[in-house]
Amino acid sequence: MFSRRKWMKVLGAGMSALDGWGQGPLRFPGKRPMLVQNDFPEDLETPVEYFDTWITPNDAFFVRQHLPRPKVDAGSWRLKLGGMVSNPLTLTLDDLKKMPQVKVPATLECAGNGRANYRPKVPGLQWSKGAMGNAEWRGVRVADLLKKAGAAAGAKYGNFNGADHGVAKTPDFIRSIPMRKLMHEATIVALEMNGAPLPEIHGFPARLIVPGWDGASWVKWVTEMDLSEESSKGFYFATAYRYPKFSPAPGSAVKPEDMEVLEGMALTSYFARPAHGSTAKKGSPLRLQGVAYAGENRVSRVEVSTDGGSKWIDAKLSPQNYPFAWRLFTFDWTPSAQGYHILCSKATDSAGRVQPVECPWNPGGYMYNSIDRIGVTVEA
Ligand SMILES: Nc1nc2c(c(=O)[nH]1)N[C@H]1C(S)=C(S)[C@@H](COP(=O)(O)O)O[C@H]1N2
Ligand SMILES: [Mo]
Repeated sequence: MFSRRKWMKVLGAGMSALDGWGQGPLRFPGKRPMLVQNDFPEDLETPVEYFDTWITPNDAFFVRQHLPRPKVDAGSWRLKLGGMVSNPLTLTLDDLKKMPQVKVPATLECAGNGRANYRPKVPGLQWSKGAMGNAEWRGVRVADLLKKAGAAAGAKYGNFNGADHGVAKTPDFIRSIPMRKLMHEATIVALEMNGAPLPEIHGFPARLIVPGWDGASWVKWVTEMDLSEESSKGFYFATAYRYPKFSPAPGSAVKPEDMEVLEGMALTSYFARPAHGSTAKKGSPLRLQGVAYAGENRVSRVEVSTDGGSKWIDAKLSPQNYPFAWRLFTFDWTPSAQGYHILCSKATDSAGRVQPVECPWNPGGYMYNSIDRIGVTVEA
């Protein structure tokens, strides 16, 4: 059966969290070597060195699942639209394929990405930097489905369930999404990821794409969309994925009524190259590169520092500039001094947000977005 070996352990804070990294012996079908946070159900982190292409290939895309992955048979799979609708629908995969399809490039990031960096430590998967990826999703607009089903004017939320279900003490995974986001033209039920049918591990045959929002909203293996005046009272909506309305002192408790649901993601940037802990040569040009993502905004600038944040210089941004998708940045650097250099990346977005030196601690360990820092030793 499944071994519970964990060859990868994230130790320590910040940059030292990277020091124990390597590519271990565990391989998962359809995936390159990944950083294994959990081997069953699979929770797989993308090593940052794979962040060197605008599209994250399916075999390099991170995986998060709370429950054992369901085996879905395409022929018997159905998507049910019910609740506050005038025309309840039960759709087959072919029904969905016959509807108009749209392509949406969008970055998927788990709200817990970067959790390993919080101090005090926060329980949960200790994601470092790679619980994110960028893909081109293709499928049917949720707005078109809502029109077909005749959504009632009083409906406030779509409550989404997938084919996975609760096991023992782990409750079913159900998420609520407000109508304003469901009606957005980029919110789709995707059947394809990067030109291929959705891989099983990413939600085959259909998953929700909620661009700019926390990965938890992107329900996989979706089977049910229930329109309601009320949001789900289930654990994964009413309790988990909540963020404090005001910042608590690190390590302190927050009352449930002072928490709110996570929606749009924070502004982040990460170096893909060079690797943290690598060496460079004095006088030899070196290309630094990475990704920057702004949630529902657009990345407008990335600055890089090669001296720990004293001096900042603009990086070059990739021409791809889509709402909801990350941008690549590059920066050509010729190190002129020997010794250990701390490289930093700092993004700015279209809403004027700038990555902070230190983002606020919170009890769920969500939305980590401090300026990225890596260390490189320049040899003579
Ligand atoms: N049905 C279902 N959908 C789910 C989840 C899940 O556990 N069950 N996990 C969510 C979370 S928390 C994240 S971050 C994304 C991860 O998507 P991926 O595995 O395709 O990267 O899926 C979301 N959709
Ligand atoms: Mo997540």
